[in-house]
Amino acid sequence: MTFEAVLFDLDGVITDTAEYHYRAWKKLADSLGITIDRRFNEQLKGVSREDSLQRILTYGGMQNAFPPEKTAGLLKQKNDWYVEMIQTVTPADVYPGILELLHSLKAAGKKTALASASKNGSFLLEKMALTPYFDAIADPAEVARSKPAPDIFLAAAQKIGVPIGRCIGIEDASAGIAAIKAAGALPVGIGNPAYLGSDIAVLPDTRSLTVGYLQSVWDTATPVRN
Ligand code: B16
Ligand code: MG
Repeated sequence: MTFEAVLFDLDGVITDTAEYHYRAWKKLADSLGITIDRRFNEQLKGVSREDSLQRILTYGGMQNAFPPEKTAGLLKQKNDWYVEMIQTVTPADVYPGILELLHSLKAAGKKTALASASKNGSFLLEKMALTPYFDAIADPAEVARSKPAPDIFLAAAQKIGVPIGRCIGIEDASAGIAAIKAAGALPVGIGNPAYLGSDIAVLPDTRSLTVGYLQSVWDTATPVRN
């Protein structure tokens, strides 16, 4: 048996919005007198808005500095900046190879679902004209725990009616890879093995992310699944 579905992360896998998340968080952290850099940002990737803010505040020694109303205001500010940045996203911003992959997956009869932690995920798919390529979008507002917990990947697989053990998950974040592993799907990383782990298949970018590549990862990495 081969894989039946692919569960996609969005930010950092389908397009470069991970960069916008970083810029918005950096601006917010700067406003609080906390300096974050790209290295620190690796641990924010894939992590929910609320958890990301807590990590930044803890990093700056401000974990108990604000009442809930102020924290809510900070979350809103970050999202407002982020939403402003993504207004200009177009289909031209889809990473190389992704559209071709989505076409080939459809042609091969595989299902696809979005498993993004982002509450802006549906909006971004619309902006990139990719909504028709997805059989389902898992809603991060409906899952109990965010990445690295498996919930969003389990919800995505359930929505398309495919057993999680027959799914491949694609992620750019270490929290996301942990979530895919915890769910019981087969992970494929996009980025640097130094962050994502040398025990899984990792591609430096999406250019060579093809159905053939996914099939070869499936065949070699998981003989017990076949
Ligand atoms: P939002 P992904 C994640 O998306 C991002 O990687 C992470 O940086 C962000 O904090 C999270 O979504 C929540 O996004 O604030 O837009 O709801 O990588 O899981 O597609
Ligand atoms: Mg991501």
